[in-house]
Amino acid sequence: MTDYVQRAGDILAKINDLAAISEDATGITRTFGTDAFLAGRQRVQDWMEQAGLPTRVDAIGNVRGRFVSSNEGAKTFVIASHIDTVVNAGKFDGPMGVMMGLDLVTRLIQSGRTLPFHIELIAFSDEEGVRFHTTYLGSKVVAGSFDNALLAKKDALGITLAEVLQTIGTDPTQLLSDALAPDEWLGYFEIHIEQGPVLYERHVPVAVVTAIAGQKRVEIAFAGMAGHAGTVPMDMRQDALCAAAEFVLAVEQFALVHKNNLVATVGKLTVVNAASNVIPGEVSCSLDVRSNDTDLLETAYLALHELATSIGANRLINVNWNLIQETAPVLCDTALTDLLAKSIRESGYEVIPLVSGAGHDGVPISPVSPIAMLFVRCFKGISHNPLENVELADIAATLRVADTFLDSLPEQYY
Ligand code: HGY
Ligand code: MN
Ligand code: MN
Repeated sequence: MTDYVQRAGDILAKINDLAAISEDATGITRTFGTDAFLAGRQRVQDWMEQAGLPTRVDAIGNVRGRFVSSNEGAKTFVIASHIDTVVNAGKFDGPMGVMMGLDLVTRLIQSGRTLPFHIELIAFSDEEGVRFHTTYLGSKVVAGSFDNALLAKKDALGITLAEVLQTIGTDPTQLLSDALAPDEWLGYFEIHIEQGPVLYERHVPVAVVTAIAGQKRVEIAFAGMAGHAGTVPMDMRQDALCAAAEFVLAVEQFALVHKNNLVATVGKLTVVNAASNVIPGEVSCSLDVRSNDTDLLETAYLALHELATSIGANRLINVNWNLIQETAPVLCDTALTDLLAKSIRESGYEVIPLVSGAGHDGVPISPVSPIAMLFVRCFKGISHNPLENVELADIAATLRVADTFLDSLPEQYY
């Protein structure tokens, strides 16, 4: 009888180990291509190799461990999540899915069973998109949808993605050949913290994901007129920060009106040449809009763009609106999701179907493969925050469900 708590303890130890590798001394930050990212990636690759999984690092920096079937022409079932983080992150968002995937595959290797399909365990290199403000770089390569134009994207220091790839020693000419071909895919499975409060409120350890919300990310620049804070009369100013501030609150108001199926967030705001005695002339901010309803997402996006434009016109501020990323809502595969729900029931838990407000690597993969996700309860639903936490017992419960799910896959397909 497997000891789920023992396995969960090993997983938690790896999560804590990885969490200690960070770009900054105080919190957890591992963004694409940094030394901390590379050190963390190496640690994950070592763990995969120690488990008997032959690995390789692909051209976008994903770590890929492959459990090969004796069935030559077999398709590949991918188990994955990401190892990059947001800034000052929690330690579970991403890494927990990779460490649990490694545990699941290790059990299969140690069982001595041969599967009728290959399994590829992937630690994606950039899901959050923090450094280049465009997400899913790792999974887009595996899905075959990476656009080489992304190589010209610059980070805050003006360094391009292509330059970072060169620095970390990968070969961008391999990006397209690193994809799994559409006919190779059997399925995609990701375990991830819920990052929301439902499971915590319902006292249930896991949930099956039915869909992933669509999102649009925008960079907005407000250009007014810098000026002396002491001499320019209040009614003669073109204050870029006041325009941005009016926009930020307007975004909140708009999203509150549509709160049943829409969220909108301004997470970044920068005052260029900021000084306490200077009227801000240049301000930039981000906008992140999400909904599971395609029409509402589009309507909200257009309305918020119109809001920014009218605020600029009223204040004689020039507004530059730049859509930098958009993904439509994605449905999880019905057959895989039903199998996951059956595994949850067989493990003795209530089946709670959830839509994910957070984006996940299954989004770019969904055009080439059926996807399934299993959510794990986290403390008060807190995420993208050092307070992010998962109980050992919930990791153990999730292992039980995931083992059951993987063990039932062969009948599903063969
Ligand atoms: O922002 C998100 O939805 C995820 O954390 N990448
Ligand atoms: Mn994540
Ligand atoms: Mn995240």
